[in-house]
Amino acid sequence: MKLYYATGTCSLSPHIVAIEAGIALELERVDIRKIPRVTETGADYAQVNPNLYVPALALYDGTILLEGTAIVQYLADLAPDSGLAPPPGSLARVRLQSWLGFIATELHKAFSPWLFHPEYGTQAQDVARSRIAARLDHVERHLASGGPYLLGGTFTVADAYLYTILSWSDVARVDLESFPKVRALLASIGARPAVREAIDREATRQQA
Ligand SMILES: N[C@@H](CCC(=O)N[C@@H](CS)C(=O)NCC(=O)O)C(=O)O
Repeated sequence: MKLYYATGTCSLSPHIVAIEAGIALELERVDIRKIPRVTETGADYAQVNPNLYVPALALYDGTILLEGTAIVQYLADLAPDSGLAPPPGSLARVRLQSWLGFIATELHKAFSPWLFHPEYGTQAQDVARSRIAARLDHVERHLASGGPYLLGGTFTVADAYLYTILSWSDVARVDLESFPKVRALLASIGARPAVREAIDREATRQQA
């Protein structure tokens, strides 16, 4: 399987999940700063994802899977004993999907593109930061009542996604000071060997 990724982006989430699940991934970097969008092997990324964004996962038979929230569940289901996702059809799985949807729509898409493009202006950025703060307050209260992970006692793909998005907080100037449970969760996820491995691997490939 091949993951199309860009360093420092949301594609870190499926990368972490694959390592946690013990799934060997081939990596292909996409330069998301340029149009036309080409990959490190010179391939036209529009042929992989017409929407041009990462991540995309190419299966061995050539099937392409799009959307990070679907990709992480696909990877987790390949390793059901990993605990990365509760069984399909269970209520716990719906709770996981609820968190994935929340992270994608309420956090990920509030950070990006708004906080990475100064040209959108301070008003748009202030709105985005205040929405993120309100959503993090929800996460903080949830963790206080049933953490340490989003689904309770077990690390899941939702935690990998949350970590990935909130790792942008410094550069996006999102203040996490008021959210100690969130910060503790990020610190514990950041110390996981799979997370270190994914980040190091992307950094090493970036320099190569
Ligand atoms: N809905 C997509 C969004 C992915 C996304 O926003 N990817 C960003 C990086 S975090 C990207 O590739 N941006 C470049 C672009 O949109 O052209 C998903 O969740 O997989």
